[in-house]
Amino acid sequence: THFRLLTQNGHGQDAEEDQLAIEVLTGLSAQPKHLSAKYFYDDTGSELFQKITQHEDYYLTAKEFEILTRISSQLAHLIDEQEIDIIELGAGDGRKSQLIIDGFLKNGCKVNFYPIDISEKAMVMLQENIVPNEKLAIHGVVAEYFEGLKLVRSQSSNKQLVLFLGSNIGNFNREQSQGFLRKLWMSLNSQDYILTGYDLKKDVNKLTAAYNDEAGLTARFNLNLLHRINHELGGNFKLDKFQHYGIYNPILGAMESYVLSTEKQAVYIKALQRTFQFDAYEAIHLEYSFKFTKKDIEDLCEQTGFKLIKNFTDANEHFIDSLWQV
Ligand code: AVJ
Repeated sequence: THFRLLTQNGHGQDAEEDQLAIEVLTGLSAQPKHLSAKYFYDDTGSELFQKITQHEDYYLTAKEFEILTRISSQLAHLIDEQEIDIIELGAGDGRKSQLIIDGFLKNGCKVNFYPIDISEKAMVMLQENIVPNEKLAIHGVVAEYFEGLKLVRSQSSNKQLVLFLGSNIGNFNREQSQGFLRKLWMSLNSQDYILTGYDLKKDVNKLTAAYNDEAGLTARFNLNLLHRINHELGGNFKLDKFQHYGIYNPILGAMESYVLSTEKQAVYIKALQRTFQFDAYEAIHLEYSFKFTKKDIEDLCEQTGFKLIKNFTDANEHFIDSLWQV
């Protein structure tokens, strides 16, 4: 396989570190304190997340695997093309991408696969997981979603299928999801497709367990953000003095992750030349993971200009991959 890595000019490590610094300054100065889930994915974070996806409690990945395994050839028949661009936003380790790619290859379709991920580590894991094939070209893009999409679209004019799997969309609130999908609709050509993964509303105990796994991986994943701030911005967070807390908010319809300061303490961050005060059990909000009903998905589709082609679900109806067309 030819694996080509595309990176944009003028946006590298430094710009990303500045962004992180601004986010941390803003978020830790706010009341209540917050940080963005976007920054979970440094190398350690990406590896921890991959382990989460393989843990039994985090059912989302297994359910989506079940769906994609079942529908991969069906998808290739529905989207019957000689050649296609598959653009994956937040590609991760590529194990799900492989299932979809295989469907198209088996159908005799030439595939140009453009995984887009902000983590270079994810891109390395992905390279190891995608099986080479003479009808498959891979162009890895280390970038944010729309930067990457713009870069890819400037290079090709094939029919495009955008993958946004794994309930990545769950990190956006309702307005952000709408905004994101509208922007996607604007960016694509008529007849292009998107396949999006939605985690469904379900028994609260099942949801809560997924974000509080037995092995403590989710706790480590969340606390790693504090470690990242220590490492990249010269912070002095003591990780053993913060506690992971994951809880379902039924009004929002979202899991929410926090880290709580287990005592009154001060944290200094060198790159910001600032000290932040924490009360005992004060929270930092880290992440929303929004959950959906079938109706939520249909409404979202209608509100954002797409045409709903088909909802694919698993045997227990825990998860939906929804295929839409521009
Ligand atoms: C990658 C955003 C889909 O919200 O379920 C997993 C991230 N956070 N465990 C999710 C996550 C805690 C995950 N997404």
